[in-house]
Amino acid sequence: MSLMESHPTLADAYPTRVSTEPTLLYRQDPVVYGGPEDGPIDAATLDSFEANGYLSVEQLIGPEEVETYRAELRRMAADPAILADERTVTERDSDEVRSIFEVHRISDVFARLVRDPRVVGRARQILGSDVYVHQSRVNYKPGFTGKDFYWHSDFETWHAEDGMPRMRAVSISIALTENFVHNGGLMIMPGSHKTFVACVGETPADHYKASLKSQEVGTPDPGSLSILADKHGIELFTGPAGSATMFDCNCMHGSNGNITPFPRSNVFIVFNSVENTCVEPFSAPSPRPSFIGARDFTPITD
Ligand code: 6CS
Ligand code: FE
Repeated sequence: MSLMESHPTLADAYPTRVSTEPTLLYRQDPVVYGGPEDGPIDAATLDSFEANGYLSVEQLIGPEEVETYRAELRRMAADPAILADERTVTERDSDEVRSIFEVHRISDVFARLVRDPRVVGRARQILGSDVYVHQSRVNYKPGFTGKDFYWHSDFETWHAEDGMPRMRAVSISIALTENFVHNGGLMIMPGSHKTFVACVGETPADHYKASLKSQEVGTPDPGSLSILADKHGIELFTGPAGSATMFDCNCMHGSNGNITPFPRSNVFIVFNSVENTCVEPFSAPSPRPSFIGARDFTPITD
């Protein structure tokens, strides 16, 4: 089926996984849609987010809240029903829990977090509209065996496989354990969000079953990564439990494995603008399950 047949009204602004050669395209969308008067982020920080594609909050949630979320991590990872659920993804070479998806629906604790004004207020401000949760997950990255997340742009996957039309989504990563320089913290190339790396390789059916363990299709080639790294450098995000990083959907990012005894457990929430709701995938045989790419676009209300 041609692209126009599957999207009679929507042209594909970011064609990816359709060519045998990687391509670097200019971003065609704004980065920041709201202003300093629209939420808790001040003007200087918004300007920095526009330029770099991310912002950090030293202490988004307090130590006692962190303990509540840590207890929830332990409870979920010990719940046989959750461990047996397809929302739970184990590491590629062990039964260690790598991620649990859609935590905002299976956990009352995380359901409250997505509607916390400190979280959703920042997302609405950056996206300049009402928002809904496109995806949520906890990444456990356990000590000794936690594996890496190779370089990628989230938007490239959400566009190709979830049908997200434009770059108007933002992730927030909240540290639930200390993120050190050595235990596999998030790395972002500052400014890379303004370049779309069109990847090669066709999306296989049910790609998510492999990609959530170790993504290959939809990851940039070494040449493109070298161009971006030479141009932008690489920022590593460290911080105490309770600290947070918000980053644009198209930042080039990844994280190393964790061979230290210290887990690097974070909760990730992805907010999409209600003006950017997902349609049919732009480059995949069928949409991913709703626990990975939401199909309920109900905006979060206070
Ligand atoms: O495929 C996805 O949607 C997920 N994979 C990664 C590595 N980051 C974004 C998202 O959690
Ligand atoms: Fe990612």
